[in-house]
Amino acid sequence: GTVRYYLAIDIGASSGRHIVGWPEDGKIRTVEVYRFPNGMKETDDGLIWDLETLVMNIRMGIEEAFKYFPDIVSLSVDTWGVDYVLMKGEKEILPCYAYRDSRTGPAIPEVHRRMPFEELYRRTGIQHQPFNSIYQLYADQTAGRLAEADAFLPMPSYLMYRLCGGKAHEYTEATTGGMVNAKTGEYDPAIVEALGFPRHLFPKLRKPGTVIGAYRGMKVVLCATHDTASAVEAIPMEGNELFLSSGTWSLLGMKIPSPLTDRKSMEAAYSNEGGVGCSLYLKNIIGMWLVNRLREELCPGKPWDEITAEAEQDGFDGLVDAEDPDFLAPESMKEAFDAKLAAKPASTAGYFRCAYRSLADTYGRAVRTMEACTGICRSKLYIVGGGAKNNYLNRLTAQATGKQVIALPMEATAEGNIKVQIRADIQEAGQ
Ligand code: LFR
Repeated sequence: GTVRYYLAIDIGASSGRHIVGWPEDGKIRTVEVYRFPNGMKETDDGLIWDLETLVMNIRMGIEEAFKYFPDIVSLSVDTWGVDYVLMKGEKEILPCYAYRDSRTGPAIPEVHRRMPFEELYRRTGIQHQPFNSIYQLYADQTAGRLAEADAFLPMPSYLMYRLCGGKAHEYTEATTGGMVNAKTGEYDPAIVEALGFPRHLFPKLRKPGTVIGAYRGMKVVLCATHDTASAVEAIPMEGNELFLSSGTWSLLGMKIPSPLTDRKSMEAAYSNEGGVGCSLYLKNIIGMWLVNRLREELCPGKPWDEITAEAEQDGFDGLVDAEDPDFLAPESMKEAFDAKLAAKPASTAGYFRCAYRSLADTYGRAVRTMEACTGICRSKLYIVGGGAKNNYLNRLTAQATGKQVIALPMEATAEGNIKVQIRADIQEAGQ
C-alpha cells in the first residue's frame, strides 16, 4: 500500500525540531525537515518562555514538512517536563515562567508545611526538584494568578491546543509535575486539596495514543508528550537494560513494572515517571547544560569535537558535585565551577574536562544507588540523545559505571513520538 507519514515535533529547552517518519522494513525511517533554536528569555519578570515564537516556529516547521511530504497522517508535540501555561478561556495568563526561574524558592517550604515531602513522595514517587509544577503552581497561587485561571495546560498540551483547540492533560508529562498518584495514575485529590488548588484545574489524564483534534488535514495525537518517556520508548533494547537519555538533562534509569516509592528511593532522589505501559525509575542529572553553558561563556560556537579532544588531553583533575543545585541556573557557569573547586583550571579545556568527568562520576554513583534501591543489576547502558555522540564522555561513562555502553546516535525522542502515533493509527484502522 502507500506509505503513511507521521510528523514528530520535538521541542527541547535549547532547540526544537520537526521530524517526519514512516515505517520501513520493521523500523522507523526519519528525516529532519526543520530545526529552530529555543531558550528561556531573561526578562524583568524573570526567566520566561516566548510562547508566540514557539508557536510560530511550530507552524513554519509544519509548512516545511508539507513541502516534502504533502500527505501526513498525524502529528504530535513532545517537550520537556514540568512547565505549563495558565489559561483564562482562550487567553494565556502571561508571563509563562520557565522552570529555571527562582520564583519557587519561598513556595517550597510552604508546600511541605501543607504536605510533608515524605508524604508527597510516598504518593507520587517523584524526586524533589525546586521546579516541579507543584511548587510553580503554589507560587502562582500566592501571586493570585491561579485564582484567575480556569485551566493550566502542560507545555506540550498547550502547543497542541494552539494547533487544534483540544485541551488535554497527557499522563507521562503530568507525572513530572509531582502531583500524580503513582498507584492510580491520576492527579492525587489529597495533594490538590492539601495545597488548596482548585479541583477543576486537574482533569482526568489521557493516555498516549489519544486523538485530540486536527490541524490542516492531519490528526493531532497525544504521543508520550514528555520527551524522556518518548525517548525511552524508542530505544531498541534487548531485554530490560539501563538507559541514559542525554540532552540538556541526563535522565538515567530503567523501566520497572510498577513504582517504587519507598524511603530508600526517596533518599536516593529517584523518580518514578510515567512511561508507555511501564514506570520509569530514573534520576534527573544536570546533563549537557553544564557544558552548553560553559561553551556559550568561554568559546561560543567552538565545534564540540575540538572541545572534547582538548578536554581529553588536558591535565586538570579536579571534580565537582554535578548534583549541586548551584549549577541549575548560575549567572556565570565558569564562576559556579570556580566557587566549587579548590584549584581552578588553568585553561578553558580544564573546565570542560572537569564538567565531563564530574558528570560521568555522577552517572557512576547513580547506577550504584539504583542497583542498591531496586536490587536489580544490569550489564548494559544504552545512551541516546545528542550526548550519545560524545565519544569522550561515553568512554568516561563506561569507566565510571562499569557497564557496557551502547551509544545509539538516533533521534530517540522523535522516533518514540512517531512510534506512538503509528500505533494509534493502526489501532484506529482496526476499529
Ligand atoms: C528533559 C526533561 C526532564 C525534565 C526536565 C525539565 O528534557 O524533560 O525529563 O526533568 O526536562 O522539565
